[in-house]
Amino acid sequence: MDKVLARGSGSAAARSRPRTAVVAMVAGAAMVAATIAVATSASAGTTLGASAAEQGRYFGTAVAVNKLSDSTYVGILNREFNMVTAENEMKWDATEPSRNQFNFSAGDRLVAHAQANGMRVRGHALLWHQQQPGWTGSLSGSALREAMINHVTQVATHYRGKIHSWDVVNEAFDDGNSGARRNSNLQQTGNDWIEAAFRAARAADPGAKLCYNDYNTDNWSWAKTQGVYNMVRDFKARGVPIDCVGFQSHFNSGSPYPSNYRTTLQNFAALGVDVQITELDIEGSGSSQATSYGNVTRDCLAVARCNGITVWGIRDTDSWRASGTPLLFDGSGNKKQAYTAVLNALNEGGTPPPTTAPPTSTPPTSTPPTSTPPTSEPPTTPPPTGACTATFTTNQWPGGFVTNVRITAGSSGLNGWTVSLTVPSGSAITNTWSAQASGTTGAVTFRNVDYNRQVGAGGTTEFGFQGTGTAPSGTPACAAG
Ligand code: G2I
Repeated sequence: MDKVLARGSGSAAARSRPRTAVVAMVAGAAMVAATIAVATSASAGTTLGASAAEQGRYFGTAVAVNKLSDSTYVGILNREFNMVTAENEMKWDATEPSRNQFNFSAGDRLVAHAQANGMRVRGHALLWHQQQPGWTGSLSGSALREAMINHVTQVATHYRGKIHSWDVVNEAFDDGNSGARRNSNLQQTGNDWIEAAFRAARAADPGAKLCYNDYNTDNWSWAKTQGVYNMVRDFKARGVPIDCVGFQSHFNSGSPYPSNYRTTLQNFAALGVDVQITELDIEGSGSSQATSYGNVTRDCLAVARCNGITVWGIRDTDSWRASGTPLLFDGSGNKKQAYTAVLNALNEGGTPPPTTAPPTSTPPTSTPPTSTPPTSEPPTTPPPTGACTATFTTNQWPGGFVTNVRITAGSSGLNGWTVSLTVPSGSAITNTWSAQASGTTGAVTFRNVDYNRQVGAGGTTEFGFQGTGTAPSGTPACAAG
């Protein structure tokens, strides 16, 4: 399906035309056959995929390949969705477990399932500071840069012609009020790492749309949103090959659906990129959850260049935030109120996607707000008086966790650091990034790697790890040296 689309649409402009326009332009037998396959996979107006397709959009879900043997799961998948994203199987740790040795088996299974069922595929994610294979931990500078670009090239080449859109770079901006890049091993190879990745991806798969993807970029007035906006504007001005921006849209009470979400989508689209909702989930239940889901759907439909919506899992029990029941189907696979709200919103319709090539080089007409948007002030507290402090945030799901640790240097700055914490017995670290771990369970000490050895007075750096079982709790000990 995508092979056909990619072959029939050589330019970025052609790639963003709706399917009907492409069919009209390229009336080849293969294209007609592919279109029929999609059209018969669901009945119009009664499933998410068919209703989205009527609006020139797709409706997708993240898929965990090991659930393709679950008949309830696959039944819903095949009935409702016409786009899939690999939840984990195309990430760096999965695809390149040893340097320059690639394993595409799980990702290929998903692509095969998608192709057999008339679905398209979003690629996720070529470069991310998380879920890197262990071997990247010993690389920095030009050696890491070379490994990064090789990874992008090899993976995008393997899937060439099969991917609708790639998340080329995921989550490269800092949270908080700086609007700056996140400090990561990737960032430390030089500020141009993102554009280098996009150029490599374009060279490897000229038919895929190339996206930048992030979270907490939904609220137009947030500094992080502005940081990403400025990067995309700069990329468009300088001809860096970027086609789309992904808004993950993980909403909960701490980060709710913002009323200016449509403004955000519109302002990014005005830069000359497509926008996509890439990892939607909304914690909650009942009518309030349904209302937010309906609003998100209407916002996408109101923006011509919003290509489609992907939810981050099928049933609540499939979610990385299962306890927040954030998805469209309950644990038994029944449709929730939120499902009906999305379907109704899709069937109400919206602004059709552009039928002529959208401008690719028009400079932005809108500028970001000049007044100070952040609702909270940047930290004004002085650096800690000790050598350093460490705090962490954790995503815990049944059976596993990801923890991110932030180190703040004291007034003397750091030239080397260690952070110690305890991994509960029965739990184990499986992967660490931006630090070297002394072990996998019990008392574990994390030491800086080369690039983040030095931290200026009051400055911060981050590392993280993922594991099985229960995440560490309590306050980590931070020391210099
Ligand atoms: O954290 C939510 C998402 C944020 N944006 C990028 C996405 O790629 C990310 O997805 C989540 C997956 O949903 C989780 O499935 O990324 C997590 C890792 O950061 C995924 O966690 C994985 C663990 O890494 C595995 O060890 C574990 O076996 O979940 C697996 C079990 O579901």
